[in-house]
Amino acid sequence: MTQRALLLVDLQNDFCAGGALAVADGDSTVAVANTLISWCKTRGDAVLASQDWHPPNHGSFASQQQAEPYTLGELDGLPQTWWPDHCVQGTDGAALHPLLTQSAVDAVFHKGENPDIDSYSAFFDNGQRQETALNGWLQHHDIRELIVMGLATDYCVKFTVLDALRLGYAVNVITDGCRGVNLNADDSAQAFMEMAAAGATLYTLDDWIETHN
Ligand code: VGL
Ligand code: ZN
Repeated sequence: MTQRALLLVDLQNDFCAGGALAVADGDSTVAVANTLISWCKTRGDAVLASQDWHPPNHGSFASQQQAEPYTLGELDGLPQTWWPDHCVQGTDGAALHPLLTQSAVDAVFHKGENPDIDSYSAFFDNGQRQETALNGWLQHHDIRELIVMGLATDYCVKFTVLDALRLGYAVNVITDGCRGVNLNADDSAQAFMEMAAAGATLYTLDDWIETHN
């Protein structure tokens, strides 16, 4: 059996109800996460979490660019959506959701700390210039298979999954554990199709549990 890890992407207050960049129904992913955490713990699978972790002057913030939130621009040569200020390091908005079983999380990986570039993937920044400690941690623990879910489907989940596939991991995405920003109505549906086309296997939570005893 290859070693496996559950990767919980950005289950943070700012992406949930009342948060700065709230994703519709984002909170409902926490119950899915907690079920998967118990399932993984029973089997000895690792439980990991990523956290969007921006300095207050992050360049992706519309407030830093005299731009309207959710419009498009360019940051350090890369296309960039301007976001409301969100997930500022050390704030309540950046904290993991209070109902998440955080005591079960074996390691947390921060991203988005460099103010000059955004970082949707939990592995690399958007220019693939720098990497987080996630790939090294997985290699160190001989983990080659991931179960991925979280927020937001069309940004951080998508780019995390695509990077994981490029790095050679087997990737399972739990679709009902994900919710999207959906600047366009079908962005999340498109994102799931891109992930599947790149080699990810999509499951609902029930399908995953039924097919993995
Ligand atoms: C995210 C937009 C900006 C995400 C993070 O976690 O999907 N989206 N920063
Ligand atoms: Zn962000």
